[in-house]
Amino acid sequence: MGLRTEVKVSWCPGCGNFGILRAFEKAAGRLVDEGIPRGRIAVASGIGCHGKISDYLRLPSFHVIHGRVPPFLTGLKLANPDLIAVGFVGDGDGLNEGVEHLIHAARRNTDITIFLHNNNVFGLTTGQVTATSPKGAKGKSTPYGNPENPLNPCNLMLVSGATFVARAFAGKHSQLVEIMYSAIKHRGFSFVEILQPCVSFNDFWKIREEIHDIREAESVENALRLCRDKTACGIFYRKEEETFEDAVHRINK
Ligand SMILES: Cc1ncc(C[n+]2csc(CCOP(=O)(O)OP(=O)(O)O)c2C)c(N)n1
Ligand code: SF4
Ligand SMILES: [Mg+2]
Repeated sequence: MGLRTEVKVSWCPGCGNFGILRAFEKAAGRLVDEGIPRGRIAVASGIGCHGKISDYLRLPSFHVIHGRVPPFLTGLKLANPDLIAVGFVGDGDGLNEGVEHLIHAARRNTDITIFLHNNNVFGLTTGQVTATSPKGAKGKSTPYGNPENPLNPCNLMLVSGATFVARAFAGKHSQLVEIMYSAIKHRGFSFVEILQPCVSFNDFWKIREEIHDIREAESVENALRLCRDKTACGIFYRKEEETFEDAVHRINK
């Protein structure tokens, strides 16, 4: 049986979310082929167009309140350490409504994986700027241009202590599958920023030509330098460290 439910996909034709769904099906399918029961792969998604992904996956899935995917998965993982906990968050969901939760999950090294669908826009609410929208961007909430500076999600996660940080492009299928698979396999907090064009409110498919690969850095300092280039894709940094769940169970033994 495939990993898709019968629920009709309601994203706009051409949306970058299709590439993310397809790549995740492949990455998770690989885990199932390795003998991991699909009941052990739990997914949660936030509020926004990206959030619909949990309706499309035949896995234990949860559609949680805005910005709360990281604490939800933290609880799930603490209660049942055998689960593989995967979260899908939006740039608005993860970096506006829920930015504090993402930072705390990263600094704790909670053993969860977060995929950030970064379309630089609040898509579901039809095109307002988010914390990743470029300065000057015009949208529903900023008809004269965005006065704010954007966050760099990979930079934020690296300085917060994430032990796996990567960036990928929704239209570069094989690399996205490999990065998703590696992120899920990593023990500790994994974060992948996925550049995801929104054809209706922020169509940036043309950056495909500028996307280029980087080599993994050996220090956070070098990874920070690499991720400053917003079209650089690949795994910036990874490191094995004690996870939050292991520390909690060790201390409370
Ligand atoms: C607490 C709260 N604030 C605001 C909203 C309205 N809201 C629903 S979806 C959404 C946009 C989500 O944007 P993003 O996370 O970037 O997801 P996308 O739709 O782009 O995938 C907003 C602001 C809400 N539902 N709850
Ligand atoms: S509004 Fe944008 S993000 Fe939402 S489904 Fe349509 S193209 Fe995708
Ligand atoms: Mg968005």
